[in-house]
Order: sequence, then C-alpha cells, then structure tokens
Amino acid sequence: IAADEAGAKPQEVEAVVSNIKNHAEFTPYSAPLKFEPKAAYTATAESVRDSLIRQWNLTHQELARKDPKQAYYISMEFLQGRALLNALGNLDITNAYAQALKQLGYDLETIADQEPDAALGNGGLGRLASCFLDSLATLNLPAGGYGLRYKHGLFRQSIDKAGQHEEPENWLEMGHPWEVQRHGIVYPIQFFGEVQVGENGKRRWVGGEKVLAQAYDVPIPGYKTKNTISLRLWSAAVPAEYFQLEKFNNGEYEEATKAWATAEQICAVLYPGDGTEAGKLLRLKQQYMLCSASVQDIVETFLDRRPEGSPVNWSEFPEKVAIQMNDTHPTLAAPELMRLLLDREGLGWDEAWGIVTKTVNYTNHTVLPEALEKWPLAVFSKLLPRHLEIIAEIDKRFIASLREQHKSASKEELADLISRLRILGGVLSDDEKELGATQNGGEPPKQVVRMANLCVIAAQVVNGVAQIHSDIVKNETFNDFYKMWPHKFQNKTNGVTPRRWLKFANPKLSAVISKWLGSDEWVTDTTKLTGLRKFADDKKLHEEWVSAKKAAKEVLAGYIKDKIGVTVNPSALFDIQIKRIHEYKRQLLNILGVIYRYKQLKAMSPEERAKVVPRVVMFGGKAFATYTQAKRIVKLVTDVGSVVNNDAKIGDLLKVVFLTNYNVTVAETAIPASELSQHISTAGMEASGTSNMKFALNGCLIIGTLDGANVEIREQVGEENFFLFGITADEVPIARKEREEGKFLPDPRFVEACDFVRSKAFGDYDYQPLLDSLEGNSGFGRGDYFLVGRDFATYLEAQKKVDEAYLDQDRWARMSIMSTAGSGVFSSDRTIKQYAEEIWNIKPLKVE
Ligand code: DL6
Repeated sequence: IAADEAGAKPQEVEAVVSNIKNHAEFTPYSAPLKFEPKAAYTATAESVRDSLIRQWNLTHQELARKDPKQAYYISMEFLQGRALLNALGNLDITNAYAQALKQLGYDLETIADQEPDAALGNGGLGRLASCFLDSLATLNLPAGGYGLRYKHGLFRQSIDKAGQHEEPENWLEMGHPWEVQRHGIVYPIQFFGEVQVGENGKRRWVGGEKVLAQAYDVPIPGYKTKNTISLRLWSAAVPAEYFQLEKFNNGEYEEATKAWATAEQICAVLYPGDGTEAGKLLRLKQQYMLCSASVQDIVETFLDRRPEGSPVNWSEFPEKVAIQMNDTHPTLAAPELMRLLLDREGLGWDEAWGIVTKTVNYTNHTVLPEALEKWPLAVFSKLLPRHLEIIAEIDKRFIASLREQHKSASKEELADLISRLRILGGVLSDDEKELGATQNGGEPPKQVVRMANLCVIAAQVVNGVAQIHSDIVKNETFNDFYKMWPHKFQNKTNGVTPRRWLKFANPKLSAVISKWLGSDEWVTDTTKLTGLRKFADDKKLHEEWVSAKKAAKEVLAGYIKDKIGVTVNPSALFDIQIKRIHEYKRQLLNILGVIYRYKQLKAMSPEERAKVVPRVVMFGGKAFATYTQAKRIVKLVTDVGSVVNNDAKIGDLLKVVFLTNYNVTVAETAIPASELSQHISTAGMEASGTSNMKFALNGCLIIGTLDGANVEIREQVGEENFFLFGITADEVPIARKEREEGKFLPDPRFVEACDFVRSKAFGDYDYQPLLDSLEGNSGFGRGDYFLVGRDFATYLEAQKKVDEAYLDQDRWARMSIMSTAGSGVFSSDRTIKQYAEEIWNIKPLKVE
C-alpha cells in the first residue's frame, strides 16, 4: 500500500489516531470491547469520511453560490469497488493513516481488506461510470452521478463441481460508512394509476401506487483537489400514510405493511431476472424510480438556485443542466422531464420539447440487438400510462417530421422507414395500414417501446464509446437516424482512472514510473507517460520495471494460493482474461487454445518441454444467472483447470486458474500482475472494453482482435507491441455467411481441441450444447455465430508469437514499457474533458 510510510507529520498522525479512536468510541455501533479489524475499518472509514464531508460541503456551497452549468450522469450501475484506499490516496493522506493504524496495532492493508466491494454494477458500463466520477471530481467539474442503492449488488459467485452458483451479495451488512442519508431529500414516485382529463383539457396522472425515493449521498473525492462531488443513490421508502395502523392493531400485519414489502422489492437487487412479466415490471419500476427522482432533483436544484424572488425562466434550463443517459436504462429521464414541464410546470409542448432535446444526451454501450431495450407496450402502459401518452405524442410528431423530410420517397419506402425508426415498434403506421400490412403478420401483436429510438430522437448528442463502435453506431445501428441528424453523432472513446488503476493498485510500478519521469505529474496528466519511450531500451529501467511487475505477480500468486488453492510459479507468463462471461467475448476461444496447448505439451518429449515458456492462464468473470451457455463455459474452464493443474507431467508449464467471484478488488490484484491479457471478442461486437486500457496502462501486452478500443490501443502502443489476430468487423458477415453455407472448413487443430472435450478428457459433464454452438448443430441454428472456429488458427499463431517474445525477456520488458508509455490517452480524464467540452458545455469550478 503506502510504498513509503514516512512522510506524514507526527501531529498529522496524532490527529488521525485520535479521530479514529473518537469514532471507535462514539459511533455507537462500533464502540468496541475488542478493537477488531472490522470495527477498526469502520472507525477508520468514518474518520476519512469526516475529511470528505468537509470538502464536500465546500464544493456544494461553491456550486450553490456560483450556479454554473452542471452535468448529471444518470446510470443504473456504478461499480465503485472499495472506497478506503481510493479516498486516502485522492486526499493524499495514505501515509498518515498507515502510520496512525500502525500505532493502533494494525496495518492499513488488513483494515482495507475488511471493506466489501460496492458492486452496484455488472461490468464495464458500471465501472466506467465510477471512473467518470473520479475524473469529474479530479478535473473540478460541476457534476454528479445518480444511481440506485441496491440492497444486494451483483451476486457473489461460488464454484463447485456443478459449476457456478449465485449467492446474494450483502455489501450493506456492516452499514456503509461512505454514505450520508439525506433525510430532507425525498421525492414521491408514482406507478400505475390512470390519466384523467381536467375541465381545462389538462391531463393528470392520478391514483396508483406511491413510494418515496430517499437520497443517500456518497461523497466522491477528486485527486489532490478539494472538489468532492456526489454520487446520489436512491432507495425506495414508503410514505407514512401507507402504513395502515388500524389494520396493524387488528392483527392484520401482512395487509397493514403490504406497501413496505412492495417498496422493498424495488431496490432489492441489481438486474432482477426479467424472464417473467413481473420481472419486467420490476425492472421498469427501477428505471423509472431512478429517472423520476433524479429529474425531480435536478429541476428542484435549478429552481432553488434562482435568485430569490425572480421568476422562473425555463429557457435557461439547458444552460444550467446537461443530463447524460448512460445507455438506454435511464431513457425515461426524457419523458419524465417532459411530464414535469407539461403537467406540473404548465409549459406548452414545443417549449418543453425544446428544453428536453437541448438537455439530454445518450451514450450507446452496445450494438448487440438484444441489449437495445424494448419494453412490451402492455407492461409500459400499465405502469406508466402518462409517459406512454407522452411517448406516443413524441412518436407521432417524429413520424410527421419523417413524412415531411421524405416527401419524394415512395409509399413503401416511407412505410418501411417509419416502421424502423419510430419509437412504438409493432404498431402499424397509417402508411402501413394503407399498404394493407397486417399487425405482426397476423400474429398477436408484439408491441414495444423501443428505448434506443426514443433516446436518439430525444438526445442532443448520441455517442459511442470507441472509434470503431461509434462508426458502427453511425453506419449500421442508427444509420437512418445518422442520415437525418449527422450533427448529433459523436465518438467518446472510453477511459479509466489512472489513480485507482495504476497509482493505487500498482504502487511499485507507479514509483518506478515517477522516478524515471522525474515527477508524478503523469497521475493527472497521463500524456506524460510517453516520456517513458525514450528509456524503453535502458537496462536499468528494465531491471526496475521487471522487479515491480514480479512483486505484483508474487502478490497475485499468494492470492491464488490462498483463495483458490492452486500453487502457481511467479516466474511463469501470467496470462489473464477477466470480464463478464459472454459468448461474444469468446472465453471459449481462450480455453480451446489452452486445451490445444495442453494436448501439445502432453505429446512433447521432456527435451521439447524444457524449451516451453511456462504459463498461468487465468480467467475471471460472472455468468448471468439465466445465461446457461455462459455457465457451461465457466464449467469447462474449471474442469480443464482440475485436470491440467493436477497433471504431474505438465507441472508448472501450464496452470489454469478461475479467479472466483471476480470483482473490482480482484481486478486490482490481478491487473498489476498481468503480462498478457486477452481481448478476443468477435470483431465488431465489443463496444470498447475498458479492462484492455487498465492492462495496457500496467505494462501488460494485449492479444486481441481489431475490436472496440483495441484498435486505438494498438495504434498508441505500436503494432509491434500488440499481438493481433482474427478477421475484421467487415469480414464478419462474409465469414458468417460462408459458415452458414457450409463453405468453411475449420482448422484441424480446432477440431482436435473440440474432439478432446468430447472425449471426456475433462470429465463427463455434458458439453455437447457448447460444442453444438461451435459446430453448427445448435438449436438456435446459429452455427458458431461468434466465429471461434474461424479465428482459431490465427489465434494460435498469435499465441506462438507471444511465447517467442517472452523467451527474450529484454524484448518483453521493452514492449511492456512501450505499452504503458502509449496508454496515457486512455485516461478517463481525457474522456471526461471531451464530454465536458463537446457535449455538456461545462467548465471547471475549483474549490479554493
Ligand atoms: O462502455 C463501457 C462498456 C464497454 O467497454 C463494453 O465494451 C460494453 O460491452 C459495455 N456495455 C454494456 C451494455 N450492455 N451490454 N451488453 O455493458 O460498456
């Protein structure tokens, strides 16, 4: 942790000691008989929070006083991970705390280890949101985040002989010392009910179910700045009048407290399964609660900050507010803002729509069609009747504008265009009716609200998250919209915070970098990392670099021994693939490569084996509970591990480790220790990837396809420092067609690896459905849709190049240094500056 624990002034250390003791004594629930690590963690966290709150108050005062334009990042996910070391590092008080805890008989590492991961997110999208918060605060930008305070975050993964199991995660078990409940910040949220028309023709949403959205604020510190912004998380509560005291007193407890149970469900878990109508309804409730509470809060802030007594000037709203919808999940922010402006504030449609379309922006994070949300109209109209009316009106006006713009198009062309672009899918337009189209080809109607279309229509700016992804968004996914509104579309290549992901996670390598660059300015200006290039051949740097990497490898080897029970050799090549388990990310390609390698090793003579580069191949990631194929992949990886790791003939030459319950903290241990990481998705399918950036920043080389941010990483680190393989996004449709037509003959090595699995070499689990998905007999009729077989041969060639390069340790050290040196552009500070300047139009406001 603190590479150098000296440096804190004695009086500073004394103050910290007394503050920690104070919390231990006076915070009732931690008043300890024995000051055990958990209590020590809570007291330490609370004491750090004091410093945060001081800065946070200053920031709020400054914002209220200067009233600058502010950006609000609305996201269903924030994957915060642990807060303690990050807060200490950003506040620049790590040394003081390390020394103070030592005086109290602890080491900071043990204390930090007590903290559960705040896993209010699933993967890259949520972690990106958290990196963005760090950068917003560090860059002193007036901004904040809105999310939901799920009681249970992403499930805890356990593995046994049957495969992956999901258990509820319980991050709030010991309370959350990093949050402040804001008793005064509560908004009513309505569901169901009906729309009534008043005498004046005004529409009113009445009745239904009500809950309260209660704010919990998590202060987010910037790095070495006073600016401390808020992540405001909403939790559902029940209005007091919903507690039926009379019934309760009559002993009808269930009936009397029904509303509690219903409210409790809303924030119970992240991503409740949506296989049933009830599940869909619950997810939509979550999304609406997030959007409604956040938008009400934004409007309230706008109204509050107006000079006292002055009339409301709504045209100023877009000059004070920018809303970013993180994917389609917070789409309802747009119709909710419309509803408030129309129904509550009494604005006319055109004025309200003008405000909304200048305020909201949409980031697309995937082009996978199944992830572009579509809500069944039936569910939507039941839960949000007034919003459906508003959306239908937006849709109607949009269709009218399409007709206006495409006057010269034929009826068929226009009908086709409308049916593709309109928000209400499966609803026949007048043009289609005229052409004699029948509802859903005569089938029962599958009417849906297409959230992505609503986002694009409402947003001022639509952005993708890496250049290739933004190009696909423009040229394929939303091409018709792009042709209408080219000015709306932008690219904002993702980034990661260099504080958490290099400075704090990899203190030894950071110290080497700072030493060779002559300062640690790179922490806030990562372009400075390019300065390492001129030392890339310096043997002294190689020595220090390799020694820092080796230290991190030893830490990871210790973790693997402790938690997984496998002994790995820290001198082996550490090869890591950590990300959600998904067929498009192709963990299958990786494990089939491992299987082929294992077969080869087994067939070698001892002399041949002596020349082989030993490898530890690590996997980590969670398979969504209902994604059976992904769970089979996890099972295959762990089965292969059980066989390979116990094969005495193979010994240290190959180990396969599944890093169970992968989360932010595991990533912080694994990434610094990585030497090779795999980003091997089918080209065109990974929007960006962000772990690729974290790995590259930590001097890890990438084996990857031309997909997502890999493309830009390769440009930055240099082609010679990137192990490229696979077909390109343009070639994918051709390859799929060939595959479907039976024109593709897989490489014999691919067949060999698959046959080896079939031979039950890794146990008698039924892998046939997995093999079917590769070989074309799949029930879905997809036949290796993700083209594992197609890319297998070039993947093996690239892996061969990896082994060759690793044999020359000087060359590898050089490549590793060049990788870090070229990764500066992937700082989330750069990304956020671009959002601030090119989308939100907000300016830094530094708290002095
Ligand atoms: O933009 C953050 C992150 C990207 O780096 C990943 O490539 C992308 O898969 C992820 N997208 C999502 C959205 N849902 N799905 N699937 O998580 O966003």
